[in-house]
Amino acid sequence: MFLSKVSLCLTLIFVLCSRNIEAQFNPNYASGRTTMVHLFEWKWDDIAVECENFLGPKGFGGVQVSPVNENVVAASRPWWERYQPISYLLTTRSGNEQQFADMVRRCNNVGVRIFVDVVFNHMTGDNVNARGTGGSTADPSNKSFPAVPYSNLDFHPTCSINNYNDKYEVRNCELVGLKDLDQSKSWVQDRVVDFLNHLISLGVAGFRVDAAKHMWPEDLEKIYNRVNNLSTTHGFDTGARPFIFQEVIDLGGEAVSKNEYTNLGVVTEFAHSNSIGKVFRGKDQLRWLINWGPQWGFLNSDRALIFVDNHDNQRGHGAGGADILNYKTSKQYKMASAFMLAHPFGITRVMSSFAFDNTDQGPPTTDGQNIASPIFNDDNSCSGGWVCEHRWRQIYNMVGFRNIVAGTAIQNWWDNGSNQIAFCRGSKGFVAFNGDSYDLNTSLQTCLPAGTYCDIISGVKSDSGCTGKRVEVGSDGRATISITQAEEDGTLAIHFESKL
Ligand code: QV4
Ligand code: CA
Repeated sequence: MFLSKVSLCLTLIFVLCSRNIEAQFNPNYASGRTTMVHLFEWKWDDIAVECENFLGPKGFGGVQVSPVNENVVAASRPWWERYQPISYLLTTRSGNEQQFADMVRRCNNVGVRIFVDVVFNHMTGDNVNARGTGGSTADPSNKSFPAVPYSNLDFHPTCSINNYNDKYEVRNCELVGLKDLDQSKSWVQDRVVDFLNHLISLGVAGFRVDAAKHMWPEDLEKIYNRVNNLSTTHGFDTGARPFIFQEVIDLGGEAVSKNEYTNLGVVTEFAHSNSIGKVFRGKDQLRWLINWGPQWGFLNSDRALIFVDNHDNQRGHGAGGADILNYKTSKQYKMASAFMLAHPFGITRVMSSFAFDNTDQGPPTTDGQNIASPIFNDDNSCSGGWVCEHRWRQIYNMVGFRNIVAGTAIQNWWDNGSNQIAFCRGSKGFVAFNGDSYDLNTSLQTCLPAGTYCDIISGVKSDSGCTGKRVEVGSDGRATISITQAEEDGTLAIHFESKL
């Protein structure tokens, strides 16, 4: 009797705990949505409008926003000043707390979730007379941040990270001189939990945890477990947990492994970014993509946050180097993005950049200080210094493709023995790629019902038909698929909703 009560209790505790933890892997997307976009350095007011006018209608599931808390104002306003916190006040160049709250509410209303990039491994580096974007001051060289407040008691002793084979150094020393918080201290945990709970009360759906590699998993676990459930007043289900994706760059050969974090949340899979770059740059054949996923050394699908590039590696920060694709190599970039979005592996994130010529350059401004809004062209694309990859037809149409084929498996894989490949997603969609330096023109199984389909890469289905290539699928499901070398794009994609 006594024993069974004990075991019932233990079972209950186990069920409650594991449910708690399990849920941190769920992005909490509105139904039918599968992909987030990183609107790097966008202003909150602009994101609110973008959710309503574009992201909601086009089927995006969420937005990763740049850090929301007050950061140091650095000379010439580089983008990276936002990774040097001064306080947890919600005032940055993207807007203030009221604008942030308004954005979250408006995006949620159209089914688009907000994920915040949270920076709590560290505060700023040394800055004389440090002043923040919310007007707070700090004395970083004495580790004094009165607007939190943090004092030198809250930080690890100063030492620099040089040896990535020493996990103590990686986690207890300073990343590029940034004052390193000690997350084992209850005062620090309390401040971080208050900050995260404040964001949850405003309706966010989860967090990108910056520099998670530089924090101890056991400290992160304590912090995550104390964070509130998502807000039911903002429409989340009772008991829903924040989605947590942790920035751990693990390309092998270091002391800290991505596997130390997968029981706490999802992890950014930088190996995916590296490998997809290599393949579409022609350093590896497309036919090898047949076993894309954990066999390439990636995390399991439900633990891997994947992307072609991120805000660091697109400009040579972080890791990855020359193989990473970005908007500047647009044909390969669009092919890699289409492959990522067509393939069932992973939790997908699309990058949306501002144009840059040097790696420190900040976002477009009106006056060197205030961030400028993007300008939208008739073909959906952006100007005014903004690249808006998420508004490229070849990318947003593949976000739609991923939603439409969700839940189906790859079948009828075909390749030509080198860089031409094609596959079906169940009987809902078909995609083909030509990475060879000669034309693709052959009959392939599309797995779709007979009819005429509009290729969503070269055009869109419109009232008058199709603005791009048409594909005639016969009663046997086969169609002649053609992607010539001269074409702007090396991908062709059709799905059951692109039937004319
Ligand atoms: C300079 C020297 C240092 C010196 C220091 C002393 O380079 O050697 O110790 O001064 O004062 C900026 C400057 C950098 C400067 C530093 C401190 O670029 O030169 O150090 O400020 O003043 C971003 C940028 C960094 C930037 C940082 C803070 O990428 O260049 O540093 O913001 O403003 C590893 C990590 C991974 C990290 C990645 C970049 O494992 O976690 O490096 N990625 C995340 C973010 C990234 C951000 C940080 C972490 C830090 O994605 O954007 O770094 O929050 O792989
Ligand atoms: Ca640390």
